Amino acid sequence: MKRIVSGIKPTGELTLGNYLGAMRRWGEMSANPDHEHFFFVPNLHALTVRPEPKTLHTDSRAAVAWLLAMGVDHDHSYIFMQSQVPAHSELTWILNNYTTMGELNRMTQFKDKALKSGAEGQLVGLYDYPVLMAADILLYDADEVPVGEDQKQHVELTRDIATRFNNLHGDVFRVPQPTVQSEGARIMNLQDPAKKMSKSDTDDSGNILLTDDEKTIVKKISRAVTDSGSVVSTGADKPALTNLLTIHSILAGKSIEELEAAYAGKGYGAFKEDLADIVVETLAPLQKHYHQLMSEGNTKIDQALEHGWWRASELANAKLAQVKEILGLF
Ligand code: AQP
Repeated sequence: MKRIVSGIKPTGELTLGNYLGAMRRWGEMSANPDHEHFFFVPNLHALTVRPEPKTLHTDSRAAVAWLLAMGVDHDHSYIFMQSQVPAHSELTWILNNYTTMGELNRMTQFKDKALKSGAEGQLVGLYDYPVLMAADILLYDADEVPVGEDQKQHVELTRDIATRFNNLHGDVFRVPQPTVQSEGARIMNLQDPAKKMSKSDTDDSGNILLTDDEKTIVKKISRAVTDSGSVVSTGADKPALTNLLTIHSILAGKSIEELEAAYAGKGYGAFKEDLADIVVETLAPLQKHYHQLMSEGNTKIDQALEHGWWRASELANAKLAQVKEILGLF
């Protein structure tokens, strides 16, 4: 049986970027009986932005509710909370000794974040983030890790760490494969198309949140920046329109060319109105399910976490015990 590992970090409210780049396929993928699919909430990863404890707790539960709302709800798919499986932290320390600073220095996500606030002041946790991610994957002998474009480099590093460890100690870890869906791999901010739509952004005006109501979605899309001219088309000189057309194309299941032809001569206004409609229509049933789960006193969320914790602990503890024995650890 194929094992697949996916995570959704509780660092803020989930965005349309998370949905289009990753989560929209998770319900369907998890229904495949030939796959054992692990969906975890990397709440230890979230500490790298030092969230308010109450917010972290709420965002973590909300991530579980979104997973359930997306249809991740099967006997052979497991949702769990990273901090409830201590093997993740323990294997990270071990793998720190199989990873070089040169490798971590090359991680573009760290470089981007370090650029914003300076490398010297960065937390060690942020620097070490890719090693914790390697532990998240290697503990489960994952065959596949579906990620957005931005996380691909981290999975490549995981492969290098696993291969290095295996070369020294035998065939211990399965070397995972990143799978990046071609469409929607990088959805950009509606106010700044040079920047990825990110849930940890403090300014939400350029992010469509999965919880946004109709009025907010219409407002954010109508205020989305556009490129010069008035023709609805993609192109290197049209990053804003390219982003909006990408979102529309995925949600409508139509090619960009079809959309360009449909909006020829119509201008940005009509295009934005239709885009807002389709975003609202797509999110409405998911939001209904999500709000139901969040208002149920957490029963379904707790049940899902217990089911997931049991299977995740079983596999992770066995892998960690194997590694410790090989290394002469007690
Ligand atoms: N803008 C995006 N476009 C396409 N895919 C995206 N993903 C995130 N943003 C976009 C994909 O969503 C999955 C879950 O992401 P994550 O929460 O684990 O981490 P992230 O990539 O760091 O997401 P954010 O929203 O940008 O969070 P912050 O602001 O905390 O850094 C991943 O598969 C990711 O590629």
